Amino acid sequence: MASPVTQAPPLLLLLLLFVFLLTSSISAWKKDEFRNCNQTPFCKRARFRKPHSLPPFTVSDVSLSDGGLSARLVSSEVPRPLLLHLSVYHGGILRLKIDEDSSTDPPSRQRFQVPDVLLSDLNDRRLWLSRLSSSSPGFSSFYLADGFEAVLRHDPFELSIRRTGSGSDPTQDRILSLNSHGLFDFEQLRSKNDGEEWEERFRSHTDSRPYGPQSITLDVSFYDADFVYGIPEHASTSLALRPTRGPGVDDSEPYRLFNLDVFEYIHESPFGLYGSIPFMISHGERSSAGFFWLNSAEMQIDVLAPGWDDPESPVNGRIDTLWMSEAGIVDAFFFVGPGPKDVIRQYTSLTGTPSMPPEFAIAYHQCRWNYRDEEDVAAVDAGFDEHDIPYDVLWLDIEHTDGKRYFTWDRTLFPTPEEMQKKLADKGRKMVTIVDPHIKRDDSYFIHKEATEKGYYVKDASGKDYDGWCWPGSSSYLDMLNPEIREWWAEKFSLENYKGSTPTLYIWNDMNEPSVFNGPEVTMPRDAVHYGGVEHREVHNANGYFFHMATANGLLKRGGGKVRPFVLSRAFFAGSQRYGAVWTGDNSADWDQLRVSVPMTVTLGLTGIAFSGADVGGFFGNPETELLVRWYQVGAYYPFFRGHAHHDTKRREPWLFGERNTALMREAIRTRYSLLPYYYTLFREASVSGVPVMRPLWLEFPDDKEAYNNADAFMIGSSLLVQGIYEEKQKTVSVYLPGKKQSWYNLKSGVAFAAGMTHKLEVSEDGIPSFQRAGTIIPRRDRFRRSSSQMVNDPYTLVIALNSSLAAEGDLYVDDGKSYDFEQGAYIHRRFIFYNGKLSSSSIRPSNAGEKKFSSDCVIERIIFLGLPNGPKRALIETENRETDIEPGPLVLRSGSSPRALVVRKPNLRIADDWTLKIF
Ligand code: NBV
Repeated sequence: MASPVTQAPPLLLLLLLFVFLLTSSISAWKKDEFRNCNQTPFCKRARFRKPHSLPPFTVSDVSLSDGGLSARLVSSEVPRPLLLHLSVYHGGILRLKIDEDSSTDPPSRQRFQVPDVLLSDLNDRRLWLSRLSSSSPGFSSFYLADGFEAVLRHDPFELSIRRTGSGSDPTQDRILSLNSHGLFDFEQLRSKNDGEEWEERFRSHTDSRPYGPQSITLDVSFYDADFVYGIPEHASTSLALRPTRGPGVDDSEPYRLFNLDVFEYIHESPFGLYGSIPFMISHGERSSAGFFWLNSAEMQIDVLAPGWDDPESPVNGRIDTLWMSEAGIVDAFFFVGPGPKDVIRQYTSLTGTPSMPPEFAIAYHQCRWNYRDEEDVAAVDAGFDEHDIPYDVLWLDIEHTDGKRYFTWDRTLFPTPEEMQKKLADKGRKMVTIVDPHIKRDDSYFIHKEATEKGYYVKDASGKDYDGWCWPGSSSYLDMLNPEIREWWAEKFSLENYKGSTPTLYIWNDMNEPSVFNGPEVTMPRDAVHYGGVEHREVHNANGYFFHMATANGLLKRGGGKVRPFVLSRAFFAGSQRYGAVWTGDNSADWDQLRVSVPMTVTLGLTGIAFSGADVGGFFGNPETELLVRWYQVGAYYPFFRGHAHHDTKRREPWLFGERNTALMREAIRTRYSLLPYYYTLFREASVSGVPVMRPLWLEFPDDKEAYNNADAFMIGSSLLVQGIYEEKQKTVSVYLPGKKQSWYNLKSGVAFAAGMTHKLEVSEDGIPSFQRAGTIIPRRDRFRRSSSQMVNDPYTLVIALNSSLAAEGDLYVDDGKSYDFEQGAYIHRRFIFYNGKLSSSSIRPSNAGEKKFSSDCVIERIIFLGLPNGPKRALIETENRETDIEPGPLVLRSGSSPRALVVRKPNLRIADDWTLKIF
């Protein structure tokens, strides 16, 4: 029988809802539409359980099997023993799996394990466990990585990681532990007891819960930790995760991980937004560590304040956390660090590093819901040229389609889409169109027709194609958990299948949480059924991930596997970094939302998603001009930089606010374009190591406590520090410059500021404070073109910021910006080192880089020295025995800039060559 949730709602009601959604543009967050912990039975059951109040689990039958440690977990609470398996991966990673024993009689249903998130070569990176170390009785311990061992206590069950060589007490010198508070609980699948009610109701919705309670709870403790970070996506102006329970915390919710379409979210809330990554990093002066639970069901996570378990004796330096998930299994990973970048490297060695984006995608994007028609597109495009503002991509939202049937065009408004794209492409520009996951249930729509025939839709609890309400009206949802359906979907992006598309068209996936207007909490019912009988509740948080994956593969296929795709997704999960960029959804045009965009984007970077940003200007509402300008100034540094607005807002292309403001926004966008070589080099670094482009200060200054919870400033790479301005008419700003004994150079003025202190600076309208760290070299391109692709042959500028030893170094990475030839070695990667009055350029290329070469005739046209004492007047290019002048010069190649630095003019050194230049 169909559950009430899946029955078609009365048409009138749906129409009303639809009209309401269309018109309620400026609607505040509707708290009541979403469940809190108390309304979520598994959360309520687990959250207030007292430590050690459950019958304890004990470990038995320990053996070495399958290269790891296997054992049984027994408790008087659970009917059958659970299976536990521990394994170790290269680089300091411990994996813990706990599942039911499905070989029992009768076999229990297989609980869901999230497929296709962990890298496929992971197994090759296992360290084969061949012996347990001799340890205290009742404990099994084994080598994990140099300096670290894993310790399994048998009775009661507890797992910990500790530093080795710290004495015989196995509880000494720990960095991480699980179940130290005895809160581990595993609701096993079972038959319904007489009279027991498994259904759950929320508002008008009923979840049939055919398999009953199946939640899992566990406590994880981080030692030597001052703060914990991560577990996006939440809006919080604090970068560190604030405690959600314990002394000093009033009535608060746990952090919720449940992908939802939240209209106009508020800027301070533990409530779950569009994406979920169950990965947390701890950091303290001594070390960093990490914990990742691969599970895509709803999760709720408490960060417990010291003294939560015993107010009389709060423990400082240890942070306890409680993780509660509605379903799935325990598939948990512990990362030993010890540095914060090590933790990120360990995490991305499992879930993948961010893919290398095509170069245009890291430039500026112009979006609006909606650019009306081809004329509008042409006018906006021309506006950028008229006002000398570079941009790379013009976006089309849902209104470009024929009745929200994706892959189609409203041919009245967009009669010649190929030509339109070609006109943009002639200037090196691209277009992005939106492709949402809800498929209009219209028999004449080819996608719907085929999907229905092939049985490709997610089913409702009664086994029929699930029918929900979204932009097109009655809609169904493709089951992207099924690899066959993902393949089929990918084909839809071929130039042949997607009529009106051209090779310069890229894709935007919105609403993929999935958003269902008439579903519980605006999403799909948890008892809907996916491929293999998997319940939606089990896979919910990875729904958008699979959709993003299928779309990115579509673009990859379209280009014959040779062209890098670009796909922006709103929903995300662990591993989404492999498929493209994400943005922070429907924010609003207010100052607090500008502020919160920074910790949100930084947090995404910490959890693998290096390519992200917020809607510049704020999606809902009309920003005052000052806010819009400030947003461009901050947004120019987001890894993903896009202006976007709701259709009810006033037009806000950057030239609509008077000449002065146009100039300010132009300047912000140009700053980004000039830094593109630096950004691209950082994206390369991210794609190799996982270390994000936009970083919290503590990632670069892990010993500097002042930096640990600074959410207002951020680093771009290791060389640039940016301080946002988040208040109207702000006159001064306090900027903390981290580090010791070094200085920072203001990017505009070249003036040096001391590190390790807070500076109170005057705020001007023409930019936000940004600084280059002493000892670094930043590559730039200072000539402005219409788009990034028109800059490919342009010369470079090197900005050398000297440290107290008059030395500096930096990198430049260059490739063709679009293909995968770099994987066969077709790239240039240079290391510039300035030391002892000599600047050298040498190649950094591992021996296994590949045979292909990338050639470039680009040269360095200026070298700017910051912090160089007046004296050197000449530069000798030793490798060519050629001299050139050094003169005081401006920091930027723009009129009106005052000479503040020493500049080597026209050294014309090729970026592809090795050379040395000596100043004297
Ligand atoms: O497709 C319309 C919008 C889009 O502009 C926005 O960026 C998404 O986050 N979309 C949400 C659906 C409607 C939101 C009110």
